[in-house]
Amino acid sequence: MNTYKFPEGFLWGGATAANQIEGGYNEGQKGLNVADVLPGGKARYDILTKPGFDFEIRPDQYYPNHEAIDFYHRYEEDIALFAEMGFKAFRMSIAWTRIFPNGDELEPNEEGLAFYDRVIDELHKHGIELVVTISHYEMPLHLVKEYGGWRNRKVVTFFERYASTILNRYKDKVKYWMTFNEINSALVMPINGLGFSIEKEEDRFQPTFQAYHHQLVASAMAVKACHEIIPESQIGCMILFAPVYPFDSNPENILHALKEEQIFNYFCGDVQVRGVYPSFMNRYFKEHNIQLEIEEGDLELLKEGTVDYVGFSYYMSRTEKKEKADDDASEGNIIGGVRNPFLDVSDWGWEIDPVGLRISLNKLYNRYQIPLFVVENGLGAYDQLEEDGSINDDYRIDYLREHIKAMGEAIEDGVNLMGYTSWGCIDMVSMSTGEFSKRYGYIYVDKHDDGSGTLERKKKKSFFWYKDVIKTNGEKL
Ligand code: BGP
Repeated sequence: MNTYKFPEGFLWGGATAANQIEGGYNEGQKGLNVADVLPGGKARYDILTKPGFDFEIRPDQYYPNHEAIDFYHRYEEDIALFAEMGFKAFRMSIAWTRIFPNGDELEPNEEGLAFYDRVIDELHKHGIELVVTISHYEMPLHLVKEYGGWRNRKVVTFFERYASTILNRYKDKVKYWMTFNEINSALVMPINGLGFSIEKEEDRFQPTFQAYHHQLVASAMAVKACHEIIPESQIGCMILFAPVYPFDSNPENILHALKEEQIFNYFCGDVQVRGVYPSFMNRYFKEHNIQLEIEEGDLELLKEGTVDYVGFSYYMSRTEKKEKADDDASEGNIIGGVRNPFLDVSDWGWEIDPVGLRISLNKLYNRYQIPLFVVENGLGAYDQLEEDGSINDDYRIDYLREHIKAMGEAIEDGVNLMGYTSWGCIDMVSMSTGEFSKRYGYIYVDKHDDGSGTLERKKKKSFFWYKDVIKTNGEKL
């Protein structure tokens, strides 16, 4: 028995994203979004990390998000399984293009709104709270192609209309919200978060930070609307957080790690929690020749639209040094860094570092002093379906146990932690590689990288383990 005490009412559960589970990509009047034009496999990883993507669908490519795991038609079955595990909370995004198919319409799509009414009612039937991600890498393709994504100030207005529409529609049903999934990831992956592809590396900075300004203003608008429409709600930001370790005690490497941590881990969170651009950005803007166009009232909006909690994803830590050789690189992970000799890695080369989660929780709480919420954490792994139909994912149980222990230690350290929705509570499409074989779930889905499979769901060993964790509020690990 461990010694940690998780708070009463701790939000144990699981996390997903509409584009990675729903499928029904063109059903119910839904419009195409960015995920719908990302092929699976290595092609996707290259698209997300290299310049020059044209957002076109190619007949010879396979698009895994089109059917995903068909949650769109199977949500009752899946929600019953989440309830069997005892979920208190279920994190899911609302697909922007189910509500506004092109993104720039004046009126919403009632079929899309009605779908999410059914999903939320099903969750409530089982006593599960929904934690809504308003935008999870699902930008309307029309806004990308016709307006240039978040580089265009008009998208702020379209987003505000979308956010206000769903806040009003679900104001009596949803009290936990967050604005943009991993808002800081666009620093390395602008396609997902900002809806444009970089043409030439040297042109990255000006468009990225002007787009960020628009998105941060939009986030503040959504926070203000949420507080006005649903006074008792809690709305958070959502950061991809990987603590940056200096490779050694060389002060140059420590300074390099500090600078990387500031821009990647803290820039977006500082604006959304404190309501102002942090002063370290003044030097960053100067050094990267960035001149922001800030409209009248924007800075006041940022100040008024600060969040109630900090949601974040944690998968790994990152190790940095100033002078890197190519073969130093930590492979498999989009945020970069060098291999850490003290850490094992997953099947996809992601460092496994539960202590890093405790470090992250302490860093974030010390910086912001508002409640934290771990809204993504999990192990993507190859799972083996045994002859008898069982899936003995002890490696996933070990990974999750150690990370839950780290959260318990952080609470003991004085961190105010409100919940844990582990990532990929059911197998789904991997965001960075478009693979089904990169499995995260407590529930196995019979779907494979070539699109084959029956979509049958099966409970893994971790399903029963996590059920006990929730039942004992983290006592039984
Ligand atoms: C985060 C995303 C999730 C999820 C997770 C795992 O970036 O917020 O959508 O996909 O990463 O990454 P992957 O699916 O690439 O293994």
